[in-house]
Amino acid sequence: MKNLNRRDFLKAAGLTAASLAMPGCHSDGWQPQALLGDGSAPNFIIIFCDDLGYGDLGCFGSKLHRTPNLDRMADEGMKFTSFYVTSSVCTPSRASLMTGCYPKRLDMHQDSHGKCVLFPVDKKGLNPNEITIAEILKRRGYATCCIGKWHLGDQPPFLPTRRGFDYYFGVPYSNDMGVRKETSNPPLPLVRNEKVIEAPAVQHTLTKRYTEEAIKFINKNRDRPFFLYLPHTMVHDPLNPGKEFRGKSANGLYGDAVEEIDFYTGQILNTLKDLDLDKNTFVIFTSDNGASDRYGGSNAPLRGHKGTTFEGGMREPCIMWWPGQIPAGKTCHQIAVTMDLLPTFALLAGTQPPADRIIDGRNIWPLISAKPKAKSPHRAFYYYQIDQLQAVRSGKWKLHLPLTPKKRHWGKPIPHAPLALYDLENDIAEKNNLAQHHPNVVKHLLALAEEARRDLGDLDRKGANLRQAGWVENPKPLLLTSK
Ligand SMILES: [Ca+2]
Repeated sequence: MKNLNRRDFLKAAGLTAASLAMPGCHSDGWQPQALLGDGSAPNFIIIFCDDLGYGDLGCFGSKLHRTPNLDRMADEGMKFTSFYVTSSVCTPSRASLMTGCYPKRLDMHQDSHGKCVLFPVDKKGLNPNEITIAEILKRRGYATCCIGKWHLGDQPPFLPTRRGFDYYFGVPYSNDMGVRKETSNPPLPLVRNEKVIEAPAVQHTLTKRYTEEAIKFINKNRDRPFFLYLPHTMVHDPLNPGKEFRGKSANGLYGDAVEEIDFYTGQILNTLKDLDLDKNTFVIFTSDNGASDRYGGSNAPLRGHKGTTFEGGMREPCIMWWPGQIPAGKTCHQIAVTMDLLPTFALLAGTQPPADRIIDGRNIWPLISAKPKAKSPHRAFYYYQIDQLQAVRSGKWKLHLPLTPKKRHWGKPIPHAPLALYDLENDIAEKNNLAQHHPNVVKHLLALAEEARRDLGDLDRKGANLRQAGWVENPKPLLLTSK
């Protein structure tokens, strides 16, 4: 598929400036002009792992896992070493990816009971008034699909099919949220569009079936622009690698599952090459939060793990790949965040992010395209744990705020956590507290933290610019029915 045909497609679809005008988007004299300036409409693919750690891929230093496909993807594309998610657990992290906003802004930092993620049959979900990446691209003429774990609400108004995706196939929340003694959860559902087709989902076949669905979607839409969001169920516990991969790695079921994802990512990239779509497709591979400390994953050399605001919880392995557009074999150390994908995709697709609300993400195409001297657009990055601001990063400096107590996602709070300043450029493992040596840096970061408190809030303090999550009164379980 060549650019010319894609331009023709957009023209044929009648996607002029007037027809693209959407509520909430810039309209003051703006004309749709793709960021690349050639009128092309690139495809977008986000491969989003669940709980994969910073040190779990060969190209990010793993000596345990064999990831030749992802290593090649990094050789042909760009690695990001300071790529962040906005939470160290699933739901809030995903809310940010889809909307370009901090989860606290969207009221997606906790469930209806104050727990850190949504559980089955919750009343809460991503507000239908929020604008997702998929909605922005769909209005631009893209075919859109979500394959895998959603986790932004399991009630009908919150499902991917209502949030800009033409098609959905997957398990709508975590794979450990099926039937359990202490809960009334329904059997883990596998859903096609809005219908449960299998329960409990046969988990060891999921990575393979997700990939088959993804490749089918790519083939079907090879002649028009598409957006594929592929949030894998693996490598979240319970680990369920496919039979062909079980027992093959040097790191138990966890390593097997990582190597399986590597293999199937290779299949997707090969499909793009075979269809001559590689030069037209922007692929991102990353994870929704750091590895847990319990199942064999590694965040090395970072400190901390899933569920913490140390780097190991919120800094992810990230590879961006787009032959011909993203320079091969480069590494970017600037701060970039999943929230940046929405505005960046919007601009690449010739449109704009919503203008009637605060969007925290920024265009990072200058970083991705390795523009000389390009700097992170983020003056500050904020680390929230549920509703508590715990740390702030600006440039190379990260300040952990003094907290009494320091909240945890699960387990008892830590009674007291002291103020600590780390130089992440020279101390990536957050070991040497330099607060006493750099009082002015501490002062600057404390002022940035105060900006976040005013804007987004902190515990009982209400932020000035918050929006509401979606809500349904009578939530029902997703069940397999006989029809
Ligand atoms: Ca996760």
